[in-house]
Amino acid sequence: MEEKKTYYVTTPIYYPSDNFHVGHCYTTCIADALARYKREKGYDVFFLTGSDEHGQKIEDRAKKAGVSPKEFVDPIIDNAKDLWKQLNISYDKFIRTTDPEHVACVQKIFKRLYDQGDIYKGSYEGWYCTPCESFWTEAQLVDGKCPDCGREVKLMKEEAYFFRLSKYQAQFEEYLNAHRDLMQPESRYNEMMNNFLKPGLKDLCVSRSSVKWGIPVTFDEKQTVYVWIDALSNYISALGYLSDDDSLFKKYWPADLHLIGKEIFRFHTIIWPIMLMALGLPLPKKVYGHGWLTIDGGKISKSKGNYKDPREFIKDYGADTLRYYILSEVPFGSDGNFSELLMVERRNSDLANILGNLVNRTITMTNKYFGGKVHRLKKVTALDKEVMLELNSLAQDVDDKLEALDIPAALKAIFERLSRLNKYIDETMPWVLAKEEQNERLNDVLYLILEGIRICAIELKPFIPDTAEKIFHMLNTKHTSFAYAKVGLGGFEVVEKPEILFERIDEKALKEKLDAEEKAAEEEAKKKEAEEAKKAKQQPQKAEIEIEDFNKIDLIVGKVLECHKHPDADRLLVSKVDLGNGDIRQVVSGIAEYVAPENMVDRKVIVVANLKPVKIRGVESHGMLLVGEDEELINIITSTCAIGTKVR
Ligand code: ME8
Repeated sequence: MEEKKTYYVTTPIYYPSDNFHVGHCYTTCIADALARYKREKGYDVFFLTGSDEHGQKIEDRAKKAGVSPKEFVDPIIDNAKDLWKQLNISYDKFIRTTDPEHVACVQKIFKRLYDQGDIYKGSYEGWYCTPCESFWTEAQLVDGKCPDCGREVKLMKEEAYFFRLSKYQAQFEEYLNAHRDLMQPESRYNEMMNNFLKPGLKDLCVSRSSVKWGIPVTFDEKQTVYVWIDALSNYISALGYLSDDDSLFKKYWPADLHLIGKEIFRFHTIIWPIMLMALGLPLPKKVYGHGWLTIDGGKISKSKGNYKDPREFIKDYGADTLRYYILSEVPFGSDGNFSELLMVERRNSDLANILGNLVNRTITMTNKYFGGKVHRLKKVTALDKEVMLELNSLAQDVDDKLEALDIPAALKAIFERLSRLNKYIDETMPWVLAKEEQNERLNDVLYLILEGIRICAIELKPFIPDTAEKIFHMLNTKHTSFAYAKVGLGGFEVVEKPEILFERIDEKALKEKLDAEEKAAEEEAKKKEAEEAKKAKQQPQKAEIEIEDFNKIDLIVGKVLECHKHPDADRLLVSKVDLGNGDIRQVVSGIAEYVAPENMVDRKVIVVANLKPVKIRGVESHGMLLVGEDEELINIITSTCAIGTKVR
C-alpha cells in the first residue's frame, strides 16, 4: 500500500496574553485553513500550535499577582485554548514550553550543542537594574534609567552561553542558494541577505543568569536557557525529538511550513535553520513571514482603544465571518487593515449576498418548482458548458493559489464562481422558465446551480467549515469531499426550508454604535490622561532647569529618508534623517515594536541634533528622535514644518 503523504504545519507559540486580538488569530486561521485543506487532499497532517511561557516578563507579572509563574500562566493558556475552540481551530497538538517533555528536550539540545563546541561560555553586557534584577539594552532605557522602576542602572557583564552562528554562515548560505524556497515570500529573502547575512552573522547569546523563570541549563545551575533556543525547539520537541518515543518526529519532520509574522522572520529563517544544521537535522521546507493586521495602519493595542476580544466578534457575527474576513483581507505577504465595519460590509456583500442569497433562493426554487427534487441535467447548452468549465477548473485554481500560499486569491477564485452562478440565474431566469412550463430546462438549470453550490462549498470547507457543513446539510448530499469537486452527481433532494446562512447586518446602525463606542473610549482616555497628568504633577518632577539649559538642546525638524531594522537588536530601528543643509544623520531609536520601518520613511520628525554620537549595539547613532510614551505605546512626534526648521 502506498504510504500517505505527510504535511506538518506550525504557528508560532504565542506569549501568554490576556489581550489576544484578531492579529493573533491571523496566523492561526491561515494554518488551520491549510491544515484542513491538506487533510481533505488526503495528507496525513500534523498541525501544531502552543504557548511560549518563560521569561522575565512572566516572572514579573506573576510576582505582582502573588502567584508562581506556572499558576499565573495556566488560566491564560486555558483562555487561549477556548478562543481557538470558538474559532474552530483544528490543531493536532498544543505545546506549552512548560511541558516536562519540552523542557527535557531543550536541555538535551543545549547540552548536545555545548558538547560539540557549538555553544560556548562568554559574557553578556547590558544595563543592569539591581533592585529589579534585570538587564536592559541601551534602547530600552528611559532617560538612561530602568524602564520599570526608574532607578539608576549600571553597565554590567554577566556570564552567559553563546551559540556559534558565525561558524555556520558559509554552510548556511550555500544551503540557501540551493533552497531559495525556504524564505517566503521572496521579498523577505533579500531583506535577510542584505540586513543580516551580508554584514556577517554574530554569535547569539542563548542563556541568562539573571532570568530565573526559564529552563535550567543542566550543566550550569546558575544559567537558564534564553528565549529563542527554548521557543524554537518547540517545533521538534512537540514531535518527541530526543525522547524515548520519537515516532512522530520520524514521521513528520522536516516541517512543510512554519507560519510566522514578519517580525520574527529572522529567528525562523536564520537562527532556527542554523540550530538544526548544528544538530545535523533536515531544515524546514518553507518559512512564510506574513504581514500584520493593522488598525488605521498601526499596531492593535488595548491602550489605543482599538482592541476587542475576538470572541466578541464571534458572538456577534459567528466564527466564519471572522475567519473569512481575516483570511481574505490581508494581501499576500503585506499588512492589511482590520475594521469591524469593513468586516461587516464584507459579510453583507460576500457572505450574505453572493453566497447566502444564492443558496437560499436556489433551495427555495427547487422546492417551489419540483418539491425539492431535481435529476441530472440532460441537455447541455453552450451557456451550461461555459459555467461547467468554470466550476470544473475551480479545484485546480484553488490548489495553485494555496500552493503559492495566496489565501485571499484562493477565496477570490471561489467567490468568482459563486458570482458566476448568480449571473447564470439572471441569464436563465428560472421563474420565466417555470411560467413557460419549460420543465426540463428548468430542471437542468437548477441542477447546475446546485452542483455549483456543492462544488464551491467543498472548496470553502477549509476556510469557513461551519458554513460549508450547513450548505451540505441543505443540499442533503454526502458528496462533500475533493473527490467529488466536479459537476456530475446524479441529482438532488434538498431540504424543505433553507436556513439563512448570514443574516444581513445593518451597517448604518453598526456605524453609529461604533462611533459612539469610539467617542466613549476617547472620553475615557481623556479622563485617564487628565488623571495621570494630575498624578504626575503630584509626583516629584525632574529638577527645574534654567532657560539656558533648555537652549543647549538643538531641536531640528528632519525628514526620514530611509529606515531599516537594527541588524542586531529587535527593538531598534536605524533611520537616515535629512536635517537640511546637507546634514544627513543616522539615528538609532527604540521604536521597532511600534512602527514598521517602511512607515517611517518620509515622516517629518523632530531630532535632538546636538546629542553626542554614540554606538548603539554596534551601530552609530547621531541624534535622537522625539517620541511620546505611555505604558504601552510610543508615538513618534511629527511636524509639518519645513526640513531644517529649528524647534523652540
Ligand atoms: O513572537 N497581525 O509571540 P507573540 C498579524 N513567542 N499577526 C500578529 C499580530 C497582528 N496584528 N500581532 C501579533 C512571539 N501577531 C514568540 C514566538 S515562535 C518559536 C515564538 C503574530 O505572541 C506575530 O506576528 O508576540 C507572531 O507571528 C505571533 O502573532 C505570535 O506573537
